[in-house]
Amino acid sequence: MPRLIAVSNRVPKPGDRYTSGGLSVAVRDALEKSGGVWLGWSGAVREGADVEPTAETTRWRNVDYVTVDLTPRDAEEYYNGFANRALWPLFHHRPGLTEFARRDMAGYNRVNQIFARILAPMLRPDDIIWVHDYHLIPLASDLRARGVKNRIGFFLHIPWPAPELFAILPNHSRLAVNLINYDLVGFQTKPFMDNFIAYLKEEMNINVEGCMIDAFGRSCRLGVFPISIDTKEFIHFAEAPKSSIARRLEASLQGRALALSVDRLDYSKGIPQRIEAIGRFLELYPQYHNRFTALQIAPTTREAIPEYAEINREVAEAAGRVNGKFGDIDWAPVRYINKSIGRATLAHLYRAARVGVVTPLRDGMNLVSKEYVASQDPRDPGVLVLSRFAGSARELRGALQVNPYDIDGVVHALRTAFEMPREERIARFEPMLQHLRAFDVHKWRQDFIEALTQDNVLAMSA
Ligand code: GDG
Repeated sequence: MPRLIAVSNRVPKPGDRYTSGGLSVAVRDALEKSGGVWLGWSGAVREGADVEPTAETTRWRNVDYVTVDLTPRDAEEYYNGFANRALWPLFHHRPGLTEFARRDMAGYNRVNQIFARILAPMLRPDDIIWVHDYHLIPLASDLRARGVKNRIGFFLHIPWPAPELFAILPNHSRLAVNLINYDLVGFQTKPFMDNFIAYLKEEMNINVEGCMIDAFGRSCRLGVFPISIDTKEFIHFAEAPKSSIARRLEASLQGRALALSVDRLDYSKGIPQRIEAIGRFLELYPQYHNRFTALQIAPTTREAIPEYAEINREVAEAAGRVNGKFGDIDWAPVRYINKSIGRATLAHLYRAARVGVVTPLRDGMNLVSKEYVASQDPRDPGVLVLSRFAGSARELRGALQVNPYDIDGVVHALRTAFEMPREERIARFEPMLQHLRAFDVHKWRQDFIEALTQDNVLAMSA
């Protein structure tokens, strides 16, 4: 088995299994099997880090976790700037929130070069390299420029935008062409891959035969690899004895039904619209007053970016409005917390929720929707209300699928969810769980690595 080299913006702490998300679980698993290296930013920012960028290596099991510090300027331009104020909003179809600065793009390219400079000398000829996400699109080009001939795969965790939106990005073709330097480029869903193919054809006049691109003297294959969760682990967590936090929550509900949402605090997740729908629901159905509680868990992220401070304010205000209007001395319809909850406890909370409300405006996949399903009690499962614009909507057909922009439609789905009889809940839940058992995060990793190491890509048509 060849050695695997994973590269992502951040590298999780070695051995920390319980706070990490899907990407960490999958990559760690793959690395521990084959032995390997995981390279990324340490998250630390310090002056002078660019003079001689040094990498710190921690060995855990048979994996080297290699982290690099960045200067304040590099972190600002690469991470806050180009990755999160240009690419993230644009790829989530929010051009109004997108800010382009040539300076940021230069910073983005510079940090990719730093990663390439550190990685190239570590490589052995038969290593395979797996690069993750929009922060690192140019990395293969930088490695190829240094003579690296190894197989390099790229997986995009977020959507690829419609061609006319991608074309808003200044120098868009310069960015897109980098992807052809990978041997395999993976997308979460077929529509995202199709967007990329349409862009190549329309804007760059590049011919794509099926999933093969032959251009600029290189061959690159495309494929669809929907990411998933560690289904068994979630089932195991959900069935374990309840943590004290889960018990506290249940006691505090006093028999009311729970509608639960869990998201990183991000404007792509549709949180204010969701809270507005809860307000409208209470307005239309007064019989539900004091009968349920909506809990929104939303740990803050990317705090240095103004749009993220703004979304926090917006969500807090929306929750305040609904609570002010409909709450009572002993009941607040919406609870909003920014605290992060441990994964095992999260599984208990999912299981305690009669309804899981997952309504992003646009989402590459959305692991929360899968975690919610996996955590349910098979004899009395809850109902998933899921945005049709989450990548997972293509797999979780038993969910009540909604358009998150259509507040009345979400209200209707909430009512249906609260009133759904047990037999229908079970009938919707069972095929979804079966699917998640078959297509878990280990299968995702295995499919991608197999496609990268073998010559025929098996593109799933999810
Ligand atoms: C990107 C793409 C794609 C959240 N709050 C807590 C917590 N979480 C965990 C969830 C879940 C993960 O974070 C979030 O994953 P999502 O997939 O829902 O969303 P993004 O963070 O935007 O992820 C997305 C994903 O990459 C993978 O490819 O699905 O489309 O945007 O695992 O459980 N975990 C803990 N406490 C919290 O409070 N422990």
